Amino acid sequence: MKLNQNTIAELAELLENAELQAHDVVKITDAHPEMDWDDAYAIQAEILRRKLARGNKVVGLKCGLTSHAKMKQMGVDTPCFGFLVDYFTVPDGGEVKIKELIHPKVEPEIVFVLKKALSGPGCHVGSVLAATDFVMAGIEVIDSRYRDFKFDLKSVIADNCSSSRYVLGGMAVPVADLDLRTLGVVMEKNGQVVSIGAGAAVLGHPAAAVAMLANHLGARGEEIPAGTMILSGGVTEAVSVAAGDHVNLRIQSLGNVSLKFA
Ligand code: 0L1
Ligand code: MG
Repeated sequence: MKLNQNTIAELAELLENAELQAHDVVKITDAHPEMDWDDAYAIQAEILRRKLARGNKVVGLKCGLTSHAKMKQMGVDTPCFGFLVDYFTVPDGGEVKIKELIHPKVEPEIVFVLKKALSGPGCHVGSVLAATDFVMAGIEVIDSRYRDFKFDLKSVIADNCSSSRYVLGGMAVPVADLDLRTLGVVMEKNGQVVSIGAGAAVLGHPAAAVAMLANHLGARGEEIPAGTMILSGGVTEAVSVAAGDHVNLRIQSLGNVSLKFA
């Protein structure tokens, strides 16, 4: 690691305040070009520590930047991993207040819920499918704290991979009955189709993103506990939203999920 504990704590406070107060900041690698991957995840972990100390609860994990469309959109070449806490949760059909966010975007997600713990190294698509209880449709609302949504991978990891809000909906379907690679995904904004895709856009198979998360945690001596909910990553590019927008996602065999912005 290149940053000391004080700097990590300061950067975590800067980024968490930006999230909680809905204002942007310049990307942190501008002032700290020396920071490494462990520093980036240490800042994210410090943000989580601050939230837990305030009484928030972890409700899930996320994989980000797992499709080539998203990597290309954001100019990066590797996935990232983050956490979801209780107040990020929006009920199906519920409302997100735009003034609580900076410049939100939405993206369609195939969501896993595990029945068994997963640990790496060596976790693969087969291990993930064997450990999955069911999958669901989800919309993730991402909201980078960085000005103009511009960042590099270390900055975005520190910023908890732009995590902000999410909604789950549709049906909980066992994976044995599905080919997750060929599931069709259609996202509409205000009744117009804004993105279409299929599950294979996520690393060839959405379960590969979950395996990558298990291997990432395994390298840190951690595992994904049984019961964990995991967003496997945006199937398509993210789409900007504004007050008054209504977003509906349909995933083949999984059903519909929606939310609105006020
Ligand atoms: O969930 C995601 O794929 C977002 C990861 C962070 C990058 C971004 O803000 O687009
Ligand atoms: Mg996402």
